[in-house]
Amino acid sequence: MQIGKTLKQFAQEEALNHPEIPADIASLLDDLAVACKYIGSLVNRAGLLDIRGAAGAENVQGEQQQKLDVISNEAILQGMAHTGHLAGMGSEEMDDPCQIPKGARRGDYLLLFDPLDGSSNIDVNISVGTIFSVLKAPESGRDVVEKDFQQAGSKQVCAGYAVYGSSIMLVYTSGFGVNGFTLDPNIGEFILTHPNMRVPADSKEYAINASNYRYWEKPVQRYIDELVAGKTGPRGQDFNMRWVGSMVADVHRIMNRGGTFMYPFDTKDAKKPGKLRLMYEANPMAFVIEQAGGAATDGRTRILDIQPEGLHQRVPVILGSKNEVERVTGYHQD
Ligand code: AHM
Ligand code: MG
Repeated sequence: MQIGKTLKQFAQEEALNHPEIPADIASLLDDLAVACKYIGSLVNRAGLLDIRGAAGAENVQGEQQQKLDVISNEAILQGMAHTGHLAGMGSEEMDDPCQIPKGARRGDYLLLFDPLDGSSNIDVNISVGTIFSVLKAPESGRDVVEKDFQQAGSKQVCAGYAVYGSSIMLVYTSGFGVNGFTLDPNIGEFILTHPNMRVPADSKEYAINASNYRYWEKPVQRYIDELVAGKTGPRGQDFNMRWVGSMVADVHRIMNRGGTFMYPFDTKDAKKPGKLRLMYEANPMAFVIEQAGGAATDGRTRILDIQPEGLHQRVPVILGSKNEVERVTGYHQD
């Protein structure tokens, strides 16, 4: 028996092999991994610790915050504030960017995160996760402002997610492929278990909340109609559907066996062009998926090319197996 390669060892080696990756990203990831281990341990014992249920407040998006949303947010803020890597942080659970506390060393990076994605699944013991995105701070040595974070996804230095499922995994990219690590609870380390993850270009599986059908645009209705028609339709083959309702879990499945994940444009709420947020959901997942050979668009534009206009901006999301994503995107152009 041999001990596997730890996340930190792998990330350090990756930076040596690819000088474009800043050397301090390995240490940043290692610090973030500690916060994810902590969140994972709480998710795992949530039923025992009285930390399920609503926290009694709403976040900036007008959504009910769960107790674990708030605790997970705090865990990342506290865990990352004193690492010396960050100039500021932004989160789904905070209206405004968070400053690095006075007295703590400021670093060169901005961290954006969804501390606990899939909140509606917390109380029912279904996989949830953390999504993160790392950007370079435009200037160091001063307080951050929202504009600093408004960089296109193509500028991400590193991004990934932790999935709190039957095992805890951390998956990330620094722009040179995607690698997955499984937490070995016996030694408390993330160990490389899924090297060089690739999303197959074709797939027969898709993920969408089909109850929104009547709110979608015609191209998405057409695509789904064709998948549902299966063998008897223009695609000439059957497709299978899966919807966990936690983006992290749905994307993780696609990272392992391909598929198309969609939260497309809908007319359900005139103020929202989609449900998912660009900066800490769509961008990091698009970076991971593209680095694994997949594609990610909002139906019309590559997600990573969208110029952000706000920290909590929402976008339609279509990502996963390249040929399928290109097909749906093509339908939008017809
Ligand atoms: P959250 O960040 O508040 O948990 O919301 C995002 C989640 C995604 O994880 C998931 O894909 C989607 O919302 C599920 O939406 P729905 O409840 O419409 O199925
Ligand atoms: Mg989320």
